[in-house]
Amino acid sequence: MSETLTAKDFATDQDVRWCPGCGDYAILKQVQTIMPELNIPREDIVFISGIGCSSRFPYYMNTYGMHSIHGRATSIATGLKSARPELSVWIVTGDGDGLSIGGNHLIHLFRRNPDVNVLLFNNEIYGLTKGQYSPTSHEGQVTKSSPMGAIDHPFNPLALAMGADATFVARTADRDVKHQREMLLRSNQHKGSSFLEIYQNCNVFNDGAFEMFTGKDGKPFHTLYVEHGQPLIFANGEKGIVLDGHTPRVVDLKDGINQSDLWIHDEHDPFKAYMLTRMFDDPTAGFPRPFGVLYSVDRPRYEDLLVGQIEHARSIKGEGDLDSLLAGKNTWEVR
Ligand SMILES: Cc1ncc(C[n+]2csc(CCOP(=O)(O)OP(=O)(O)O)c2C)c(N)n1
Ligand code: SF4
Repeated sequence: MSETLTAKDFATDQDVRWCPGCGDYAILKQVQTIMPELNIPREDIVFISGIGCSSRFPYYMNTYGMHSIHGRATSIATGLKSARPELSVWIVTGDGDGLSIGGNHLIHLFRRNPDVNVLLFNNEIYGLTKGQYSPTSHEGQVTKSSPMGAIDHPFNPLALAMGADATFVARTADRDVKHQREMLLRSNQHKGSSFLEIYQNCNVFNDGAFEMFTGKDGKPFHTLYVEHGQPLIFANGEKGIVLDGHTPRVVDLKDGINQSDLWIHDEHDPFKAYMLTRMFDDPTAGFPRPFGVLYSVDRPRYEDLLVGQIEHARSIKGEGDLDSLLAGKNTWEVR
């Protein structure tokens, strides 16, 4: 008989070492809450992280896990998924871990498309090393390592993922419990690499970075929830977005524009998804920032193609013989 699990069964006896008030707690809680709903035995679930505050995550999940090498969780997860395709593999990374040292590995994960779930905790700062600017810190951001303001142009993580041909691209926020839960479930359902950027407040080194999108005053005007088949509406239903040719424009719904004139979200359309990711660069330019599944499409999974090739080779050549392969004809002597 299979046991019925609850969120508590996914918690461990480890002391959680994040600062009081850190956004990581809210994410941990949601991940533990959705786990029983996946109906996957705990021994078939693996959380793999790199290095950073966010990367302490596997210690707190009562599943298999690995606190691995800085920026390399993606590579380790690809290897694991290739050897054990039946496992549910989750990658937890930060904006430093995933986009600085691990940036190269992340884009190659996306183009290969193994069936893993990437949760990128974006706090726009290096938390663990005490407040240096990261690849998502905004221009002019004053940090321990940019006392006169950062001069690096930041990555737009979702545009980067689209550029690397990711098959599932979504955004949510730590404080948005209901939405986060929904996005975690959607990430799990996706058959391929899912990329979920989670805005996470580092209340010690970058407090309030996402207040505009999560606080009650700014949220209605700066946050746009996209839903497949639904019009793009925000500002408590007062504003919407139309496509003027290829140019998005914010409109007032009072001005005789009705919902059928608005841009209808199609999460399978890569061109429109890319446009949505670009509603990012200047939050003061009047565009709200989109949250939800911006893009989702099917493409063959890396592990299926790999296993398919191995089976094909076996069907033609039979079981391999490693010794004879190593001692094969293609050897030479170095004099
Ligand atoms: C090879 C190597 N280089 C640098 C470091 C130092 N280091 C540890 S964590 C980190 C960045 C963490 O930032 P982020 O991924 O945003 O995670 P956060 O702590 O904010 O959750 C860095 C640079 C390291 N541990 N190993
Ligand atoms: S330094 Fe920031 S990200 Fe790290 S635990 Fe503390 S609040 Fe969280």
